[in-house]
Amino acid sequence: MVNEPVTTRYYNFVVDELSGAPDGVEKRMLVVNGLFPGPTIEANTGDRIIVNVTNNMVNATTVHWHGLYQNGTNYYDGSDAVTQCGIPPGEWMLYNFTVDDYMGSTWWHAHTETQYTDGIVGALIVHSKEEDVPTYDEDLVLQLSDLYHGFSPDILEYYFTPGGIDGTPGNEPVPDGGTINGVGQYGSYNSSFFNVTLEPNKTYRLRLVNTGSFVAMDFSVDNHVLTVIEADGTAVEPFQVSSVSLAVAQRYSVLLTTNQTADAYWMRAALDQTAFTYNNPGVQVEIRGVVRYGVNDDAMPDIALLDNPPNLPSGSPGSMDTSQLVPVGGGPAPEPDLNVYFEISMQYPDGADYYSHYLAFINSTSWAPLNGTSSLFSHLGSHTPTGSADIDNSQLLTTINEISTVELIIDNLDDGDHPFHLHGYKFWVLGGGSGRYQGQSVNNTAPMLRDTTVIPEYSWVILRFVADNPGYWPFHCHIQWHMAAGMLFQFNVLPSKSAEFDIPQYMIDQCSR
Ligand SMILES: [Cu+2]
Repeated sequence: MVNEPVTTRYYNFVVDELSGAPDGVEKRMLVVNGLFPGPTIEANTGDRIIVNVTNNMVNATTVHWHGLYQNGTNYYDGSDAVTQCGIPPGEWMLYNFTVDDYMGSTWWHAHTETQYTDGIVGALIVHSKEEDVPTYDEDLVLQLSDLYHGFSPDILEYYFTPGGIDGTPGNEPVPDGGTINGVGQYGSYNSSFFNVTLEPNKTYRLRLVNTGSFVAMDFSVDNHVLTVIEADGTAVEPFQVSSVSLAVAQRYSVLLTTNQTADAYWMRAALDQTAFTYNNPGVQVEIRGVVRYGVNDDAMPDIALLDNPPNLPSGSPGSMDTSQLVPVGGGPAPEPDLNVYFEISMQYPDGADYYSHYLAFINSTSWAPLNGTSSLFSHLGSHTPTGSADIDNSQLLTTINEISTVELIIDNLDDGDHPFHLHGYKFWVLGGGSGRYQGQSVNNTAPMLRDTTVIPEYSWVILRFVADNPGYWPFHCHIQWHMAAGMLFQFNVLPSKSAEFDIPQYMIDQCSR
């Protein structure tokens, strides 16, 4: 595929509500083309992708192409109330964009309320001959996710229980389990496993994506060491690990060499239980799959090993530490032209009463989606540098009028980890530490460049990006409950350019339906 000439790739996505049982327990789902996960999009760097999304659900929807730059096509970024209005029920929309110079592993998902929690997710793989990764024989996408038996609007309501779940403000709903490529286990409900038969003595690139809503997933394959080669579309200096932890929305490519005894082996995706704030009886904390080679297609690993994973030989590498990530050919991030400071907190809103619940605040602003318009549309045609005046006080905007290197200093005052994602860009992760930022120095030798990074509880982080891509770009926590509670702000980059976007009229008309 990577040798094909640049082309346009067409996809039809039909979004429906149906019931499914990924882990054996019947539940309400929202899915694309009847599939969970949805279709994988595969393209080469430079290709154009056209996706016709038809909405057969009862609520409006959008689809976001995570990690892609959408340079010049901010209106196809798919962020509800930021770059477009939702596609109304019964209507369709054509997303039409190039993948620019993106390369690597990413995904697409609904970006309206908490819809992707219910199943509107899929992988998006961009191949490139220019990608600086070691050679491998084949690749395999593994989508790891937490799973909830409830329907996400109901779970959100539970999260918003006055006073908090179990009487503790801010407690997040604990998942019931999880899935690997749409297959999970739950007690005795399901005895099937995602499984794959490989060939012996080959090197496979496993493209791991956390398509989940809340918890990090720790991935490993029994008896095998993994070599990390890519994170969030950035090729990294290869290093070996025993397991990889992925926060929601993060991606890692790891090489797996099928050079152990011909057999079937368990692969494991363990939910990060440190995020659980109360007991959810029956929760399946480790999701299992099967990798086999040199044996029959129906061979299964020893069931006795399920709960007794074998140890790797002594001297084997340990689990991945994100400080080991160094971009191939990486160097210092440019010095900033502009510094912006953000403070994240979860707290009761002003005037809270007995019926109130925690909201998320960034610099005292709790985001709520605009109604009947989007940040971009309400600014359309306005050439004023700050955009139009009707952006209300639920919107925290940083306007950048000229191409600039922006440094973000972020203090997380909350007791939870927040995996933050910036649309339209990758940022350099210059450093971080516990407590508030108080002028500590950072190491700018070859910082990691990615699009989703965890800001741990009670800690600070410093990020930089070159703001040269026009449009309204959300920067938000990818935990679905936190985003729904308002943990999102926006960069309004080069408004004089975005004011001249040629946005299809029907997209604007969809705001009034
Ligand atoms: Cu969060």
